[in-house]
Amino acid sequence: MPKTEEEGAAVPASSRGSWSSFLKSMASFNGDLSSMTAPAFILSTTSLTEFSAYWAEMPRLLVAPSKEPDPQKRAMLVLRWFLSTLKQQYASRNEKLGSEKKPLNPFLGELFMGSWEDEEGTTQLVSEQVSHHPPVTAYSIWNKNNGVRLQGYNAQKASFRTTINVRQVGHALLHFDKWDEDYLITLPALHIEGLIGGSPYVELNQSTYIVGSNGFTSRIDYSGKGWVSGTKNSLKAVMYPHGKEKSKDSIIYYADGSWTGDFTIKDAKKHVVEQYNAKKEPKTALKVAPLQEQDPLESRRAWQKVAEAIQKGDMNTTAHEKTIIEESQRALRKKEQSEKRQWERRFFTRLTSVPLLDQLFKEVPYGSPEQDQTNGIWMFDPALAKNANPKFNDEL
Ligand code: HC3
Repeated sequence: MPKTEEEGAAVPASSRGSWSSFLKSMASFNGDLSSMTAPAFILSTTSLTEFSAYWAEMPRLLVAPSKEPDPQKRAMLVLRWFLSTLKQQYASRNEKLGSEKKPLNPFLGELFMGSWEDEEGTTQLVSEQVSHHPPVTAYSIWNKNNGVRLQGYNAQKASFRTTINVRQVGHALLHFDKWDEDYLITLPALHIEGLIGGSPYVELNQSTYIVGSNGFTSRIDYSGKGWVSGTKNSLKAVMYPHGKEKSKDSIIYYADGSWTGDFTIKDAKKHVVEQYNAKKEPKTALKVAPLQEQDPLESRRAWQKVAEAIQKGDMNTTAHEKTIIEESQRALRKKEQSEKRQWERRFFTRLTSVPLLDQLFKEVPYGSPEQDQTNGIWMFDPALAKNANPKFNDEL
């Protein structure tokens, strides 16, 4: 007889005990995702620094707004691009691996670098772990041909109440050189579904704001299946001029649908202007340097032995190799302390105030950069990056 979700259908028979101990341990979860100890079968070989790549797996859609002369349509194309990133960000691991696994916790200074090649030329990515306490990942993604740069950083604040609930702290900033235009993007909250059954996956909740310096804001509201009604991975969005969030008559565009399936964007007259199918949109593969050519701080090289051990299901070696990384990090911090210096970030600078952010956050109810939660405001620093090691094969 098939097992019900409550009986842990997706948990391998040999791991049922450890899964139920894990669920019990969640009752006293302290909110620090990096300290969570999960059973072997649910460990991922991918570090969170790699997740930054999900923002640009369709570079064509990222750069498309930069070619649009009409500011309203440009803001709508930014909305379309943002919605198109959601499936990769929040559902791709579930699809690929059968469930959401627990990612590797990046160490301070960990890097993940790569590039995409498509008809828009080269789009480059650098992702860096800029803080360990609290864990913060920063990234910069740019396409020089089209003068487009996306940068941002994120941290997670978690809590446990019936399931794991995660509030994301941080934001993304998208810039178009041609229009000297910026967009602030806030990050959705999420929670884990399917936990009891042992096949966890992400559902989004609450809202995202995309605030354009050109005077238009989009708000995306997420909803899911719920206990009684609702559809998985649903979204509804509206775009309106600044200050008009509450005015239904001011809505310029509507979006409606699913972030893992189809969504439609309509204009004020409810005419369809864009139709998007997340299942059909072709992705561009990210190119990453072969391991032997990577810097020792690059994620896949640094975690190679841990990842191999996880893949073999060899938990003793996994723990041993993780300890080696942790101990070398502890030794580095001790050395820095005795030399009265801090770890130097390679690509990002910590700021205490960014006027552009303050201006754009005015459009987000109760919004602010919350720099106390992320050890500062992290901005890509072209001067640092120019001299950084490892170097890029393209100008910044
Ligand atoms: C909560 C999460 C880690 C954080 C992941 C973030 C928020 C990271 C930034 C990306 O841009 C977007 C993103 C997507 C998924 C988020 C992960 C989902 C699950 C994972 C937890 C740490 C794992 C919980 C453990 C278990 C066993 C339930 O899978």
